[in-house]
Amino acid sequence: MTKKALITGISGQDGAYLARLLLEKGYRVIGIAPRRGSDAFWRLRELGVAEDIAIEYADMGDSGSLLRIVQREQADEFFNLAAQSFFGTSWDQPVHTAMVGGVGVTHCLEAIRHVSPHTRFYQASTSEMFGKVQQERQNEHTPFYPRSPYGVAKLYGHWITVNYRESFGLHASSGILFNHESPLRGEEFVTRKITLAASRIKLGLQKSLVLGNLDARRDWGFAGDYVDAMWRMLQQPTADDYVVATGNTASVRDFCRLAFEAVDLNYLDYVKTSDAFLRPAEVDVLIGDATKAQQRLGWASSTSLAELVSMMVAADLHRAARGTPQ
Ligand code: NAP
Ligand code: F7E
Repeated sequence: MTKKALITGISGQDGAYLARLLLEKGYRVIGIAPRRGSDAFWRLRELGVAEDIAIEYADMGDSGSLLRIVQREQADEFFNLAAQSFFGTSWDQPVHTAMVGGVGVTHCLEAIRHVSPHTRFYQASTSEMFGKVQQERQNEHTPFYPRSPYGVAKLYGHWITVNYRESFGLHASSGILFNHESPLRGEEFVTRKITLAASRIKLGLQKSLVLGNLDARRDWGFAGDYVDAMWRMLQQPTADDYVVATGNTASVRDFCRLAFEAVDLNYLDYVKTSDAFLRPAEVDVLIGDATKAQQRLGWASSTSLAELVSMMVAADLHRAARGTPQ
């Protein structure tokens, strides 16, 4: 029988890759999106799946609209990917960030609990919840210490998911995903900012690149690999929480070096720094331990950092040459 999945955050990076994965598996996919401008679904078009997805309009702050969709669709699976996901904006709009990424999770869980309790639920949690890390390698038992309104909002979303699982027996899982990138990553995030700039500099369209903290370290993986882990979580007989990561860490400086090398340039000749891009509180280093996901889900990251960088640079060179932003 055809399975049906609801995805919030369908217009985002992960929404596009997850939708493509589920369509390949024969799912009927219904994307939930807030009403925005006409170009909101460029990622779905880029992956060639825009025509295969039904879109329902709802906002994470509007419980009634979410409830009606959950009730009508009676979906097998619900992937909650919606969030105001940019660290920087979370300091400018902390209450909005909490509403979408925190309280919004409760709207979804309440709807499932009351009108579609058989629906399996995935919550997009994040390594930002570890923030000021309390353990060298972070796993499911590492204490949390978020460093931004975004991280704090996500921590609420994580715990409310655990709470509804334990209180009401919902099949609700939380994936604690470390940074994952792709050619569909938003331009405000550091990896895409770097690959776009390296490509534009190579083509003579830009002169330099200004960044903040070059020493910050992240465990960067490929989004296409990570959405597979989300799906695997919901296929388990019981719901649980999982760290999803590559187990490697690299600095922003390392990422610059690789991206500029991919276009035969030396990043030292082009990258400048400015305090304007420093954060009120930084997450200095993240490195995940995904042993549980490997053992229980049979999942492992399959894209190296060098492969990820060259995939992103190739896409951005193509876009820069075409003269299109996406
Ligand atoms: P993304 O590209 O920023 O996508 C976020 C999505 O949420 C967008 O489709 C956005 O729509 C939607 N959204 C924002 N406000 C909304 C609202 N009020 N109502 C309904 N939808 C709303 O993020 P991503 O990289 O795909 O990440 C997917 C999820 O995983 C997010 O929850 C993120 O916090 C989490 N996560 C990401 C990473 C990562 O490294 N990528 C790591 C761990 C966790 P608009 O664009 O129209 O606003
Ligand atoms: O920053 C440093 C910055 O904005 C990475 C989101 O998907 O992943 C993402 O959050 C690092 C930070 O991602 C610039 O200080 C230096 O240390 O790419 P980012 P993030 O904050 O790690 C997690 C897992 C999520 O859940 C989030 O939703 O790079 N950095 N210079 C810079 N960062 C940016 N954005 N811009 C710079 O110019």
